Amino acid sequence: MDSNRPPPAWAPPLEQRSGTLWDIRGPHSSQGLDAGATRMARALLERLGREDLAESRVAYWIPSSLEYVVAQWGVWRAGGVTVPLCTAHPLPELEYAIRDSRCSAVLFDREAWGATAAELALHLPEVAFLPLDELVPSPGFELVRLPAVGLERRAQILYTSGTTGKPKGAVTTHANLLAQVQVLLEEWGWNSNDFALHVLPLHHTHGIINVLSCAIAAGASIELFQKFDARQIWERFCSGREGRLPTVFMAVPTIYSKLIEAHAHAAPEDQKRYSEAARRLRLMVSGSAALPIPVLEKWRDLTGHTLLERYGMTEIGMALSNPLQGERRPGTVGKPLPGSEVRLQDGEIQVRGPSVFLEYFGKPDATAESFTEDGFFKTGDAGEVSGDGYWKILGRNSVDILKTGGYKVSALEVEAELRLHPDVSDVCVVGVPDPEWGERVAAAVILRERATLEDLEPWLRARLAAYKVPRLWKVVSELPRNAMGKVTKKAVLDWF
Ligand code: MCA
Ligand code: AMP
Repeated sequence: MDSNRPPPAWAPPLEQRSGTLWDIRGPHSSQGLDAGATRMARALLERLGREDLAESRVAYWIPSSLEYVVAQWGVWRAGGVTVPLCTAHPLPELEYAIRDSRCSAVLFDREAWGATAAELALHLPEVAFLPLDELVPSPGFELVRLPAVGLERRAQILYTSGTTGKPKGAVTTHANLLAQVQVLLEEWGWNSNDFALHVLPLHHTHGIINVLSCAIAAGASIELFQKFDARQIWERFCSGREGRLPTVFMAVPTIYSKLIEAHAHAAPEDQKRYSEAARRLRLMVSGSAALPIPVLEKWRDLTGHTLLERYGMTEIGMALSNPLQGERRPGTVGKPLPGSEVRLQDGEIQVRGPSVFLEYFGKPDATAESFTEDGFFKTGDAGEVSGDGYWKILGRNSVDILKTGGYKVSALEVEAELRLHPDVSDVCVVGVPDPEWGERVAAAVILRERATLEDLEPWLRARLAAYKVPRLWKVVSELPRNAMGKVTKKAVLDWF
């Protein structure tokens, strides 16, 4: 054991964990996560010529795997701030996140991403692009002292869409992450016998905190999937891995809809197997978007589980949750989690507590505007609370924030991008309610003469994440406007 290594900021020492991380591959597998993260930290300090990254930002583009976790913990142990990149994002989105967070370095999986990294490096000459397989400390750095990382340090930046155009980087400290993880460990009964199937992307809170970090902190086991495949998950419920059956599953409502659909298309003998297997799990959670009651009911019919629905946000972690034991009330997100103060102010949900983020990176005005004078974060969600304390989410206050497949999308960002296309004269983007996706992104477009819709979608896909690209399109000759000249989005919605 290495006595120079400081204690990790928010979890028990990795080597004390009884669980395993599956999907192990690559150069760190033989040393395991703990040794891998320590070596990664030393290699980073050596390559960047530092004794302490002192909150420098380090982005990484790594598919869901042990390497992802090694990089995450390596950056933290070197004193840096993690900026996880979405592996499915096109180049401009990646460049935006790296630039906006003023990253010193980008770590990447050379095999999967080498060509893109080389291209990005041309645009970003001031950033060090470091392939993971090269990140091994030289003999002189093998025992170098790692910095002491206090809980007050900035730890992570996640990009989240807002009502003001481009996404903002939400900064959380180690203390915030600790609070976010600890409350879920306690309230949802995470323990070292748990085995979680992880199907969510690893650039958002749901996947990073609620599943990955909780499993690691509990010493539980986890299997990381790089892509969600409904049949594969049903089969995993049945057969587990290495003689162990899963106990925990967390997902967005769209994933539960897709699982229900796959169940409906399975052979009768498989349907029976699937249902019996799912019944054995200890905990199934839904969040990131409203869980439609028909989905909750169908899931209960199929598996016996009343999904535990909870409410959270990138900026606040989880704030409201139905209970592990006790009544899970359909259509509600339960009660405030310990530590979170939740209140309604003019119909808006506001939250204060140790899980709430520090700031939007480099945007002091936006940060100040998002808090009340007495320190509550203004979520922008409308809610109501019953006499016995159960909260309901009534929707977003802004029509410009959409949720599709659990991803947040700014209509304004999509509109601004589309307006850059030479054939687009004007555009309005709305979220059309959809039973599977929550909302589908839809665009009403005024085209210039003789232009057609055809190349708009591929053009946009090269610039924006796939989930932001409209799935429904309509060519119109004008957009409905109110007396002030502002487009009336409710009227546009009626067209779809
Ligand atoms: C994909 N498709 C869509 C959409 N996305 N259609 C409409 N709307 C969409 N948003 C279509 C594709 O065009 C394709 O169609 C087919 O669906 C399959 O596409 P694919 O990309 O393979 O989809 P998928 O991999 O099945 O993705 C669905 C998904 C994914 C697994 C539900 O969206 C996902 O991982 N969502 C989770 C996001 C998340 O983690 N959010 C948490 C944010 P075709 O086959 O016809 O081409 S954190 C948060 O919200 C807070 C903190 C909280 O409270 O948790
Ligand atoms: P994000 O900004 O991607 O972290 O998404 C956070 C937003 O997702 C919240 O502000 C809510 O609008 C929405 N959300 C999360 N959980 C729920 C839920 N259980 N029901 C309704 N909306 C939710």
